[in-house]
Amino acid sequence: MKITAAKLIITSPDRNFVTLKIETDEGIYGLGDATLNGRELAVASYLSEHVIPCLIGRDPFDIEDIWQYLYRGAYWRRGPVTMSAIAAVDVALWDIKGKALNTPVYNLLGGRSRQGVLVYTHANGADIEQALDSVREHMEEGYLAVRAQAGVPGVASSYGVPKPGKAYEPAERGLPGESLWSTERYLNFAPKLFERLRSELGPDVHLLHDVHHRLTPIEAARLGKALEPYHLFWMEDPCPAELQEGFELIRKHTTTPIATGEVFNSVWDAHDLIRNQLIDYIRMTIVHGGGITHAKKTADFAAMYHVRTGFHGATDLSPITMAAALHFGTAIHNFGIQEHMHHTALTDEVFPHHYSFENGYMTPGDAPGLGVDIDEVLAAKYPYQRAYLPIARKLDGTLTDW
Ligand code: GCO
Ligand code: MG
Repeated sequence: MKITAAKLIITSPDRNFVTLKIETDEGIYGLGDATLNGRELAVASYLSEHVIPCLIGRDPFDIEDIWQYLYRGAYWRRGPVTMSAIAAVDVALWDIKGKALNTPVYNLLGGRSRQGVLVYTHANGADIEQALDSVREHMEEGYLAVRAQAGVPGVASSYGVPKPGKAYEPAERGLPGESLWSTERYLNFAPKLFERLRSELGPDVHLLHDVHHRLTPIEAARLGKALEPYHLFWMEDPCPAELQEGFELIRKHTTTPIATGEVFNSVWDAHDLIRNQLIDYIRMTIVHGGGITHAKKTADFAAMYHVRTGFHGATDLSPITMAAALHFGTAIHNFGIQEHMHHTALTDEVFPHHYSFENGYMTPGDAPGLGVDIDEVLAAKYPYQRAYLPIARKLDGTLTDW
């Protein structure tokens, strides 16, 4: 089998997605997600200008060799743009292989390790009451795990709180929005949110929380300690992770489990965090972390240190990544949990898929390959519209981590 062509499908049904379609001389094609929220066209250009010409004529079954060719052959290694481009090719090749062998991708990764993939979804509210209602709503939908975020009193705009009546979507069309942040007010508030959630909802529902890189390690240690009575499933992205050893400060003070890595793009970003057991879940996902091939190597490395997967699964990762993550989560042993934010109905129409949700778990379906497609005619109706993630400033105007 030979790769005969590859193209990008850039579409914006409610939000921007970049999809790579690789075609072969046997009429089988594969799809890969290349979406990098706020920098989509950088990845599209990396693929169209520098990668696609090198793919033509190659055997799509040679997934490992093509991965190494694109990683080592680029000379300039790693980074979110490069690794998202490599991921798009890699996932499309796994899709082709599954279709050619007439088997779902999870069978190529070792087969089923579980009957269903535990997922968590997002609950949020402008205040504690609204957040509590939102968690209850998702529990009634059948979710066993819910991430809870709430507006921080006295802070105009907090992370994870949607506009009234809208689903939470961080990217905004036009230039980057500016939001405000107060660590002091947040640290005084967050424990109250979870005290209320636990007292109202009981001990069984898994509660998660995303700090979104906003604290220093010692501040995160304080938060982790304060949250211990409410036994969270995890405290996510407590602080920026360029300084991996900074997490030692958090680990010393609290048993609240830690998840990080949605902004990582290779195992090297998490190497010290994993081998020193400074985290409990690695969130680097397939679309930004070099694809299924690199995610598997990262998960296998993590398994040696009791670290499980908890992949990023926000709406800015396309249904192609959702499908790939569910195949991956079905097969690997050290699976932890999978994030699942519902895409819009229009997005689901552009990307018809076989994955499904039931009673807190998801399954990828048994279609050959990934079990996801793209309706190119419909996709063409929604042209790309530049959009950005917001930036954040402290109350005194200092630019801070969003
Ligand atoms: C999450 C993430 C998102 C990100 C978004 C960035 O945990 O789902 O933190 O909320 O902000 O995916 O593109
Ligand atoms: Mg997050």
